[in-house]
Amino acid sequence: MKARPNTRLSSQAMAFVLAGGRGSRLKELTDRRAKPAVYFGGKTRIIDFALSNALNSGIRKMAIATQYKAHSLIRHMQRGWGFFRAERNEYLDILPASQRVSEEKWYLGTADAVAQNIDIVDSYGIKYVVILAGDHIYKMDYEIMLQQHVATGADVTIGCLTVPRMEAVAFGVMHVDKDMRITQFLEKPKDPPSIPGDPDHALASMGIYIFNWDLLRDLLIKDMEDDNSSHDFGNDIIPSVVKNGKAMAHKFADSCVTSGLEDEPYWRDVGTIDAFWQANIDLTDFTPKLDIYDNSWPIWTYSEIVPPAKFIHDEADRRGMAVSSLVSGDVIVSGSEIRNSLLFTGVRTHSYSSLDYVVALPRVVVNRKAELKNVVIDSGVIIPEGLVVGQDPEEDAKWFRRTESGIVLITQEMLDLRGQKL
Ligand code: ADQ
Ligand code: ADP
Repeated sequence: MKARPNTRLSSQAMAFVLAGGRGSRLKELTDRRAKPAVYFGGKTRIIDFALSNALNSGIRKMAIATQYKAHSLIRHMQRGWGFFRAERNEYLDILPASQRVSEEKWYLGTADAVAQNIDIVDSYGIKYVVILAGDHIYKMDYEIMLQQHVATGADVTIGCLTVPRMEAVAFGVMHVDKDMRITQFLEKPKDPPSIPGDPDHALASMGIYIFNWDLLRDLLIKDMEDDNSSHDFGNDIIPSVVKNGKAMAHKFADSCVTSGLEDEPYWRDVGTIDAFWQANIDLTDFTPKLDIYDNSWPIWTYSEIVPPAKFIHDEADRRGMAVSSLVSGDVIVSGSEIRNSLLFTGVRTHSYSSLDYVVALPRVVVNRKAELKNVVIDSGVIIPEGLVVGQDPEEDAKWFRRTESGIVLITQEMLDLRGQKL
């Protein structure tokens, strides 16, 4: 009998998701959880985007390396992503930095996070490894990138996008020839080189890498023995392949998934409070830049079984309403007005309160007469009666974290401290 041809490369690939970094620019939002576990978009967490991309691309073997404050991330994975079945040859492994190799070592860098789990990757019996970061918001079909990787015979294929040149200081920046072969790679250069003929832009690495596992395995073993290495993909592994092998760039625009609604490829590193607030609020736009309602590319997540959202006029007949907003389940909007905001699961707002451009994470309670504008509220926070935020910058900055552009982050700890001092 002839073997059934399988032209989908994703069935021979695994996704290795790096989810260990703190994401310190998100400040207090990542005090208790790693950046990939931060909520985004009304129901989901940031990591759901990379994992859903992998799942929707046909990848059924995934490993997630965690390190910093991984509890809520691991709990989320267990609750929401537990449907992989070994008997169908599907695997999802959570790999905490558990000192598997040496007693003293955490994951030293991103490459080390893979290197310390070589035996687990071996056990999957796959040919290609798709390395992903668990902290970006985008929709991408990795099968298309795998096809390019195999067609060009590359040692590594790196996902890339065009960014304003000065923003490229935070990225790996590359030069490519006319065939998209990478001729130079600089990790986070102070003065990023621009794209030839386009002085205002640079070609940036998305931190997405496809390797043949045999080759990456060899590179990682060599890298582990190198005392001068920082054991990082961007600093060590990628520059060395660019120098000694064939590194190809893959344009995000070629594999970005759109529903037809988005007018340009959408990718965000929601790594600062401003960027996090903006990307959430963007979802409330009349025509959003990212379509999360496209059921041909669903964003999978853990979804609690909860009652529907409810909007009620209070006893004095004040309207409970939300417009240009995203409202999740188990929300009760009672006698309050919500505009251009996201209310995550379990949020409660009470009479006379108003929310404008607010991102309220799960289980936030907004008590009576609170008026909030341009705010991110951490999960479980209880906003006291009459709190006004977004009108007096000095007062906001006194108690809460206020960014230069005027976005305010409120956590329970900040409110408790304010309560003690007032
Ligand atoms: P950065 O995002 O700055 O640059 P890094 O901090 O290494 O790189 O994080 C990459 C991913 O790995 C993140 O998802 C993070 O959570 C995770 N991570 C970090 N340290 C880890 C560890 N010790 N164990 C497990 N996971 C860890 C990288 C590349 C750049 C590229 C940008 C794109 O180095 O070249 O341009 O990503 O965002
Ligand atoms: P998430 O909002 O991401 O689901 P939780 O806030 O429920 O996460 O909890 C994340 C982690 O922080 C858990 O380990 C939890 O026990 C812990 N935790 C929750 N609230 C606090 C707090 N106020 N101070 C310190 N740790 C907390």
